[in-house]
Amino acid sequence: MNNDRRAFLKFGLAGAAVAGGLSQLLKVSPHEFNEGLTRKLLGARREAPTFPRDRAREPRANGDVGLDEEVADWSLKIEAPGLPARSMSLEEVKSLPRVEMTTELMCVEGWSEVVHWSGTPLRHIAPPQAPEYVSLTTPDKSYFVGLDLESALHPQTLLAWEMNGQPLTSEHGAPLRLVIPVKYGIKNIKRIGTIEFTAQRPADYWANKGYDWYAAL
Ligand SMILES: Nc1nc2c(c(=O)[nH]1)N[C@H]1C(S)=C(S)[C@@H](COP(=O)(O)O)O[C@H]1N2
Ligand SMILES: [Mo]
Repeated sequence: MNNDRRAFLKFGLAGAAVAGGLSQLLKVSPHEFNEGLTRKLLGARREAPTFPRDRAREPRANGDVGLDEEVADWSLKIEAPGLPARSMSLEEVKSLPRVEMTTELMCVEGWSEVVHWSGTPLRHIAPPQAPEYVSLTTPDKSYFVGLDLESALHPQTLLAWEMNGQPLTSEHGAPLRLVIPVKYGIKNIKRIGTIEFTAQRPADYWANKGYDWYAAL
């Protein structure tokens, strides 16, 4: 990732505009800035690139916030305004339509890995008239991710239970994690406890620390 994109991710539009202006002063093409803007606006509608399955590798286990305790009685809690809260067992989640895909997990720290995932599109658990945002939190609430609805309902946004053909390990987010290849790694929350559909833009662990809330690639 070059500096424009890094600035864009960290400081949002204003930061990227400054970076773009700087790149012009420095006689560097502002192309990357424009591309960043386009991606921010259109990203959710685009398909992330996919790769041949044999390109898949095990990514480094990165970030363990919310992964301290193994959950003995795990179930997925689902909340939406005007609907009774419900919960699903892992077996119930796995009975939803299975999708496999080989996509790139891209960390803001500058590394990426191609990974093969199995899971079900998050849209299968969305209520019919879902509000504008989705909040996902670990069972202990210490890691939390906010998504715009369009990205959450993207066909490549999966609730995943397998990585490279094996059940998820604890460090990669067992029993269920998010895979959202149209966003940076920070949005790919491991060990989901609760998914809430909400009209308020949800808090986000890394956005709270200054990263762009959308974190679109
Ligand atoms: N619960 C939880 N999920 C998380 C994190 C974390 O610290 N805690 N880190 C994120 C970051 S920064 C990245 S790059 C990816 C890494 O996924 P991996 O460990 O499976 O490679 O997980 C994301 N999901
Ligand atoms: Mo990351």
